[in-house]
Amino acid sequence: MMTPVLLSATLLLLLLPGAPATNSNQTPIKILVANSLANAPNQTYSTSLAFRGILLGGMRRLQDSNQGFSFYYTEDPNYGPFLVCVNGQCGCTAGRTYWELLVIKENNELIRPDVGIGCYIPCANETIILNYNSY
Ligand code: B12
Ligand SMILES: *[C@@H]1O[C@H](CO)[C@@H](O)[C@H](O)[C@H]1NC(C)=O
Ligand SMILES: *[C@@H]1O[C@H](CO)[C@@H](O)[C@H](O)[C@H]1NC(C)=O
Repeated sequence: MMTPVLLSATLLLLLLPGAPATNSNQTPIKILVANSLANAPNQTYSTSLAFRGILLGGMRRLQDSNQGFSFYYTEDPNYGPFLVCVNGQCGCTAGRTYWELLVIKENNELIRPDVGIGCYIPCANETIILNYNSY
């Protein structure tokens, strides 16, 4: 049994600001925004994921952290979230442009995931490249 004093001490600890948020941000990743179609400088951002969290979760956390990153996606009935715009730049069918998803693994290998932002589960320390490209 917890004494009232112990109980309130425990509650206080749980409510303390800055107490580590268990499980919510333990996988750090980088997000690099690149543009294969223009001579724009790359933008790099840091964000984090929950344990085994999806890329979309890290992108939301990054957007909410006011580092100047924003994105917009639509929901495909079969494959889930389709990334349409990043930092105000949008892919469009008429122009045959889109945001390509690439990943630099921790061993520096570059891969092109065979799933989108709603299914990809980054590993710690990966760099996710959101690359504006044509098809
Ligand atoms: C053409 C195509 C594209 C084109 C679509 C352009 C267009 N407007 O036509 C482009 C080049 C944009 C594209 C991009 C990607 N694609 Co694609 N694509 C295809 C492909 C070859 C045919 C789709 C099609 O035309 N179907 C016929 C039409 C009539 O049906 P539809 O339902 O309207 O098709 C739409 C969806 O397929 C959607 N779509 C296409 N790719 C993707 C990917 C994701 C994650 C989502 C949510 C939707 C989506 O775009 C189509 C047109 O609106 C399929 C493979 C296949 N054989 O089906 C892969 C496929 C759907 N794509 C896939 C992937 C992984 C991607 C990328 C994530 C690749 C990458 N690493 O960048 C990106 C999406 C990134 C993002 N922005 O979110 C996977 C999805 C698997 C999954 N479970 O997530 C598939 C199945 C191929 C594979 N590798 O197995 N793709
Ligand atoms: C931007 O990043 C891509 C992918 O890592 C790289 O290939 C390219 O050289 C970079 N461009 C600039 C201007 O740094
Ligand atoms: C990621 O990088 C950090 C800092 O360099 C390191 O402490 C950590 O062990 C790395 N994580 C993995 C899974 O490699």
